[in-house]
Amino acid sequence: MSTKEKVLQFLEQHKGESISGQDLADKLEVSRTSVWKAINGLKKEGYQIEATTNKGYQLSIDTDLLSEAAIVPLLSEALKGHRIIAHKTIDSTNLEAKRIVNEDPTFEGVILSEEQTKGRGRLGRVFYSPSESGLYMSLVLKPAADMDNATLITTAAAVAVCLAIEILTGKNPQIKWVNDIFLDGRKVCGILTEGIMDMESRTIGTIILGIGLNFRAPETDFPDEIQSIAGTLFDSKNAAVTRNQMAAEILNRFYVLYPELASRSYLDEYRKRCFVLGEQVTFPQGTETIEAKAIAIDDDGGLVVALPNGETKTLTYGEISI
Ligand code: BT5
Repeated sequence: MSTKEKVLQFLEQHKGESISGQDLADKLEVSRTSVWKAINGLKKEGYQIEATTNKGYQLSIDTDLLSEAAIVPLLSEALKGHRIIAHKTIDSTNLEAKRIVNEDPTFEGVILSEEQTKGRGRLGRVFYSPSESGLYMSLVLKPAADMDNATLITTAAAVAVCLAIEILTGKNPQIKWVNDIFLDGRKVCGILTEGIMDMESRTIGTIILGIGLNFRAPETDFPDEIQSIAGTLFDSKNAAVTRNQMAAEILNRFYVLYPELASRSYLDEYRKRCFVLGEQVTFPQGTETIEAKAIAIDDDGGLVVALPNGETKTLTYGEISI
């Protein structure tokens, strides 16, 4: 870890408290000059660090920049050893994850970004990802045998995101099958799960699980086409929790569920939060739009619907409207 990262980690863990340059240097076993250089470097990156003559350095409690240094100390044992890579801006964290896996197929870890210039939804759709207001991340996972079912992974991620939001904010998020998280009737999070084929074994060697969360209201409003759809966790600039805390909580929750995927133990929580159950929904089939009643989530995360002719059908992927 570089001195800059060490200084940041210390300040993040003691946000709002002051520490003198000398004490910081002693604690981190580095010179005062390198502490000074590190502080200057961090300020240039946008960290609000106050320096007062008597008290020393203090990282403002309002600071909310994504960083490995802030996230790693909050992670549970299950994530120790996983790489956490935070970017200021990137085209798409899912695309970056794919590039990394192409270079190193054994890579396991998480790519995060404060902004995406080409944030992607399903079927080539755009996921609007402005800076400073969202949390965009991709988990690079090695699926256990037969556990590469993208729908199951998406549903587990949806539960993990709901639990993290509820624990940190007390709010009660709901799920729109299959990959959307809603709060107060608006979409606050979308999930995009993609598999990378291992050419030799012809199986899915890596899963890229992308999670995009609208954390606080963006400075310029959402674009017209999603104004009536999109919502945010917080509306003010100063949210009650930081994005780093939210990222860590989502990861901690997900990595508890992920090894349990085969048991489907989390699916009941998914069902409880899935607000489409019992509702009339429509979905496309070929050139037609079919209307049916959503009646259940099956053990593979599929949506079972009752058609007007009395037959049932299971949707495994795709978009429903309600
Ligand atoms: C999704 O697709 O909702 C999956 C979004 C996944 C985004 C993450 S961010 C990290 C990772 N890197 C990526 O590039 N992607 C993943 P879908 O169900 O197809 O929904 C897309 C639709 O949601 C769009 O057509 C809009 O109607 C709407 N939408 C776009 N941006 C939105 C936003 N920020 N908040 C709410 N709704 C949005």
